[in-house]
Amino acid sequence: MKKVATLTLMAGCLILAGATHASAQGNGNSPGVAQVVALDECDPTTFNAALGADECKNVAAGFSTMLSSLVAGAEAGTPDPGWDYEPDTLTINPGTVVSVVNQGGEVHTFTEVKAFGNGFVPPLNPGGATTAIPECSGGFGSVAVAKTRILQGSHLDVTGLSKGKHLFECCIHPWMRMEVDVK
Ligand SMILES: [Cu+2]
Repeated sequence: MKKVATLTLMAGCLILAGATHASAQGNGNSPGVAQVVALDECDPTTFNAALGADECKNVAAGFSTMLSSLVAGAEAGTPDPGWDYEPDTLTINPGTVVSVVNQGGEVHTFTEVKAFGNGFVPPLNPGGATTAIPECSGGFGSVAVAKTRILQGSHLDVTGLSKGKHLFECCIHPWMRMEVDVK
């Protein structure tokens, strides 16, 4: 009995230690911060051969999406669900900071849009569409779009969201979408 109790206590300490660590990093346990993660599973070999040496950093060992598969799925309107923002919907109090961390291997954007639609990389749009929604048009040549960019391993804090519904998507992978509702 005593041994079991000790083990339980130890497990509890580990959980607490983990929570403290996450909070110190601003990972969502402190009041006023809501955590969002960007996930992808880019395959460094195929992405970097076609797009440049640092396009995909290998963070998703064992679950890699080859560039050709990603493009084929996106063009067909059946994009890879492993490329995603989590959670899909978030409800927050006014004043809460939405902290978006890129845990994927590629660059993403977290761009507020009036309505979801095509991004600025035609091969990743359904049917290879060349027209982007207004908030994404111009790509990183547009300061407004560039400001919403999140490099691999970095984060973007979104503050000052007004009461109501806000839609965000990635302007590169336009099926990466989420909704933030401010109470
Ligand atoms: Cu993206």
